[in-house]
Amino acid sequence: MNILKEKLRRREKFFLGGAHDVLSSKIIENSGFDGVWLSGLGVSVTKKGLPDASIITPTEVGEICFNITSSTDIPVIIDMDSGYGNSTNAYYYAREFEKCGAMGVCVEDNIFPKCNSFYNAENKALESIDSMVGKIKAIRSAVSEDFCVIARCEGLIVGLPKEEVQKRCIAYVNAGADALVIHTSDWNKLIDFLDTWDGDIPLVVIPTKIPEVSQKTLLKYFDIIIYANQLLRASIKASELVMRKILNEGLSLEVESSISSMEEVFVYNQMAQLTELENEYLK
Ligand code: SPV
Ligand code: MG
Repeated sequence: MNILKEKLRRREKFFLGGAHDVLSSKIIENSGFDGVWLSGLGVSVTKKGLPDASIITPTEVGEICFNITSSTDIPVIIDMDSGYGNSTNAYYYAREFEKCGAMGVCVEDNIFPKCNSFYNAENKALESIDSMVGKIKAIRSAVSEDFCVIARCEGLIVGLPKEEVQKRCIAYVNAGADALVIHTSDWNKLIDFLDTWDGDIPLVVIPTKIPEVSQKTLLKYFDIIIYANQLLRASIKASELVMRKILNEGLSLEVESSISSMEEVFVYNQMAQLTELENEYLK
């Protein structure tokens, strides 16, 4: 059973945390999140150190998803960018992602190759409505009924009028999306859009650029909140501080209390299980 789809059906609120590998997914799981957002940005920067611009391949993403779903119990939604091509590409990759254990995908109306929403976003052209509708329908037909298909509209980000954004969102819902992300970097624009939105579909928010809006407020309007890159950004900042301090201090004692112990690392890679297996089978 797909527990995220069940939550969507019951209109239960839930939280996804952005991850890019098994370790970050386990941290998301241990922190109490309902699921993992396998972030395109996160995978791009951690695996390649390259732009979030359709440079990572779906094969890499699928492999990471397989590793996460093999070592955690937490459901994974894959950020499949703009579908890695046209609607037939999206069809094949969504099918592959389901086989890798994902419980859903999110597809956005950026043109392939996409670029991260928060980089030179103004006046960027989007996929035509027909073309995005084709992608959603293709994905829907490629996966089981239980699989979550989330459509993401970038209209507010690129500065489209709200009537145009509304038209797009209605078309995406009619094409079979289970939930809708209306991505934004501006809370006022989002509220203005929501004032005239009367669709009956779970709404998703990715509050990367609106950290000032509380969860309590977000939950009045949205069913799902995705904290897509806070873990990534925390890791960058904390790692930079620690590694610089080690060189500056001339020893690592100073940082010991602010980093995980080796025992904590051994929990994350299940060393105890190895000992159990050795005791049982290594004769
Ligand atoms: C990602 O995590 O890749 C996202 C979310 O798409 S954001 O970068 O905040 O747009
Ligand atoms: Mg992304």
